[in-house]
Amino acid sequence: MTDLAKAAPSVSVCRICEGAVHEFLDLGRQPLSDAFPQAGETAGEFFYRLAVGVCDGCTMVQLMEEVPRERMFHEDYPYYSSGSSVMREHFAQTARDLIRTELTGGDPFIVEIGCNDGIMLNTVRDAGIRHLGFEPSASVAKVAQDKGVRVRTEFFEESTAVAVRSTDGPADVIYSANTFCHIPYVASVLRGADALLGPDGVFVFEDPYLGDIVAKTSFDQIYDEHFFLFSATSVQAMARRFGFELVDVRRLPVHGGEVRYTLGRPGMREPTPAVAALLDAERAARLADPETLRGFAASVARVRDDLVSLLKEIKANGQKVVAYGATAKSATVANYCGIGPDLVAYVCDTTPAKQHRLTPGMHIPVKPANAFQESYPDYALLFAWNHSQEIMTKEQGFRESGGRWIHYVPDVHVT
Ligand code: DWN
Ligand code: SAH
Ligand code: ZN
Repeated sequence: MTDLAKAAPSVSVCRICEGAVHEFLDLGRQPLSDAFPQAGETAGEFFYRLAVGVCDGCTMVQLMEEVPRERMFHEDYPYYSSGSSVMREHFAQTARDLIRTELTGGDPFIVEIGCNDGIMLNTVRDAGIRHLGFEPSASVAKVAQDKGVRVRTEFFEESTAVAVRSTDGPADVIYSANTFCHIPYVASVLRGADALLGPDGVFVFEDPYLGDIVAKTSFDQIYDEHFFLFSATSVQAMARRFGFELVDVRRLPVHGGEVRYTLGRPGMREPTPAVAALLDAERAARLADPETLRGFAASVARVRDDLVSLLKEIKANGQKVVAYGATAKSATVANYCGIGPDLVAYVCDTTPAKQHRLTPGMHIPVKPANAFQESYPDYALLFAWNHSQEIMTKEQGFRESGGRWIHYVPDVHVT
């Protein structure tokens, strides 16, 4: 590449408003975040360029390149939502809240986009409420079906939504957690929501919040599956563009900071004061300003440098580091920072589908969770930092035995 080509700013077309998306962070060549190869199978790995930009029209933050959906979501998808007790409780509570506030009429109907192993619909099914999950990844969909949850093993989009409307009638709620931000084909999804929802129906979704990502430099929320990083400002623009109104927002502590957005049809519901408050806060923080986002990119590079220096120093002292949680997010960290088995001996994880395989791109071996307690390292790199509370509670013995945790959110530090 010539210096001139390098200097040329990368621009793409906004998936919401067709405006110009200006790149502000390049995280380099990256593998699929949830593709854990077997040893000996690494030659076939798929890579793409992970870079993120902001639209100068609607402020939506989005990836510069799209990975085809079938490469990510298929019969070997290895993320099982029910692996965290905190998330199980979060989604049980979410289901109870939706039942109490939205599913109150006669014979209500709720559709979930990306129901995974049934972590939320499970509770809806127990309550005897009509439901349907869309889940294209057959591995996790099967677990939901085995729990008695009704699932269509397909992608939610306009055509599949229209099909459900004709067989099941209008939905009162479409709910989606950590999935809408995975879907670049927004127009199709929102036309589908329009076709499927009844007149007073709502589309409720929760995803990682750009405000938290910038505030905490949690750049590992950027990976192939996370196509969009939503804010109230960009979600309001998206909703309006496709015939909806943003009527409520609620900040959530899960997964390092998310927002639950509620969209309704225009004029059907009065937006709550929380909407104006979050929009005001984003404006005051200049959240979508190129300057803010360039500052974020500079912080990302600093975290990388600090983390790599620390790991090299520990290695030079002859001490051992293992990582905790083979998260999709950590693919970004490991590949961007160049962290392989020379710096981190292995990763411990409770998921059978990831164990005895290698992490994407950097090929750190994944071991079962009990490998951690069987032989404590000197340091544990907390890849699953969003589950910190849950993990610290069950791994108290590690610190008691003299071990130390390495964190990189919001900055690199040891506890
Ligand atoms: O958006 C997404 C989120 C919801 O889930 C998906 N695109 C993919 C996935 O992202 P992730 O892999 O970064 O999510 P988690 O929830 O941070 O992954 C936690 C990982 O750590 C899992 O592999 C399970 C493992 N784990 C563990 O080994 N011990 C988790 C806990 C709580 C534990 O105690
Ligand atoms: N809702 C769960 C799962 C999040 S992982 C939770 O919050 O833990 C994202 C899920 O979305 C994966 O299971 C993936 O297979 C699914 N998915 C991706 N694109 C989808 C689409 N267009 N329609 C429905 N599900 C989709
Ligand atoms: Zn735009």
